[in-house]
Amino acid sequence: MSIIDIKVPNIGDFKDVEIIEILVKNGQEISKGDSIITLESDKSSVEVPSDNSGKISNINVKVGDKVSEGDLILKIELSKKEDIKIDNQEIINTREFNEPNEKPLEKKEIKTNIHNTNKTAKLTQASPKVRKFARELGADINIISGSEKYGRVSEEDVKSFIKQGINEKQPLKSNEENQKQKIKIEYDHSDFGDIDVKDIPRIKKLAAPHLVNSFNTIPHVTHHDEIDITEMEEFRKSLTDHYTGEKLKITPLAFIMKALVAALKEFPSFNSSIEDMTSGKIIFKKYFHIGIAVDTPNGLMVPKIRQVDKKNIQHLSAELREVAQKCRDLKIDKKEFYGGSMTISSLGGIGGSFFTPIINYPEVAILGVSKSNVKQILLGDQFTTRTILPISLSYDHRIIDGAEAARFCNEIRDNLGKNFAFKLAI
Ligand code: CAO
Repeated sequence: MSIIDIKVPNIGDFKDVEIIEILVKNGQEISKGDSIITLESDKSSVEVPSDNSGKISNINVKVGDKVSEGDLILKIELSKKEDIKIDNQEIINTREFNEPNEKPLEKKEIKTNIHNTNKTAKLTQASPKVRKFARELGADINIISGSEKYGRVSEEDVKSFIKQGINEKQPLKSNEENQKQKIKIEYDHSDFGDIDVKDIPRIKKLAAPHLVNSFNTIPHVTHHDEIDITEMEEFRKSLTDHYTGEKLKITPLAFIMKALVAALKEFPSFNSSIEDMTSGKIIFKKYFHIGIAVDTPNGLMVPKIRQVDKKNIQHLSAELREVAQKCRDLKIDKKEFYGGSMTISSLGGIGGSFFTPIINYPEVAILGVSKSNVKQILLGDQFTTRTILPISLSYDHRIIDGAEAARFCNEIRDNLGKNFAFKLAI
């Protein structure tokens, strides 16, 4: 029996083209002309057909891989018929034998060009356009019955399949499948003017599935509040170095970290994680490592400031600057991103009033901080000028109730305001 390599054929000027679909499985018998993978360039998707019949013995690629001409796709154990053809050198395609005792094949020119084939024999017949359409809607083309000649699937067949699925309330797709799904745009951006196409930065690519997972699986609720930090700000701005007498560069964030940790001690469910709701277990953390969202040119990173409860504000402020710089210089170890209690996402240095931060799974809450503003507030019967800090707390509603979240925010408010908990830690 002969095993041959099936490689990516000539695909014109394209290089590093993404595999968006693998249409065969290990052990599957396929016929010559059956499509084996689908490649997608910027403009179109095309299927690569097999030039031989036989049994798939080893798939060397996966969805998402980028391939160029000559890259190994898979190996096929040739069917007897095909073997005979090869021995008689009747076929034109260049393939090499892998088994050492076999007689090597004479190399000839590759004649197979990538093309939009409909030859999917045992697989479903459909054009690449229809396949793409089905894929974008999350439908498996192989289980759709085609209404056209020879059972070929049309766009209308895909639409009716989806409608039927909706009516039958099919189970929701897994999160992984959701992530692969793309939102269909019926036009090309370049139809409307010049465009630039650039790579998505690596950090954003790495963070994306994490964000999608959190957004799709955690029932988020965001609680907004305003905190009067007038006294805290006066105090912060009055801080000077013991020796030089110079003003200390400490931002409100160090105070907020301390206030948050003091609140976490009172409300342990905010310092918890659930791995799997079905296990029925909650992990309560006894440490206080606060994640800080850091804006970098490469994307958002969330390093942890460890043991915030044991450090003073000056220490925290210095560590924050150092860690943020390490992130921006890409000199931070990935372990620094693990093992947090809760995250603070501060846009206070940039602007805005409120926002809805996404929980940094496996944490159960995140505190969004916006820019403080000086406002006229009615205190008693007098309008007074006060500095007001907007906060936005997103929490996992499976673990935390709305009332608890409101009390937690009150606790933070008191720690930054009337309780002056931050003062104790200077
Ligand atoms: N209200 C008013 N002013 C504030 C403030 C607030 N809540 N927070 C910070 N500031 C001031 C600081 O005091 C500082 O003022 P000076 O220049 O006069 O000293 C200025 O804003 C800049 O602060 P900073 O942003 O450099 O420092 P920070 O400690 O507040 O934040 C860091 C550090 C790393 C969190 C920040 O640089 C950063 O990257 N923020 C963006 C985070 C982000 O992108 N979050 C969104 C994620 S999506 O959920």
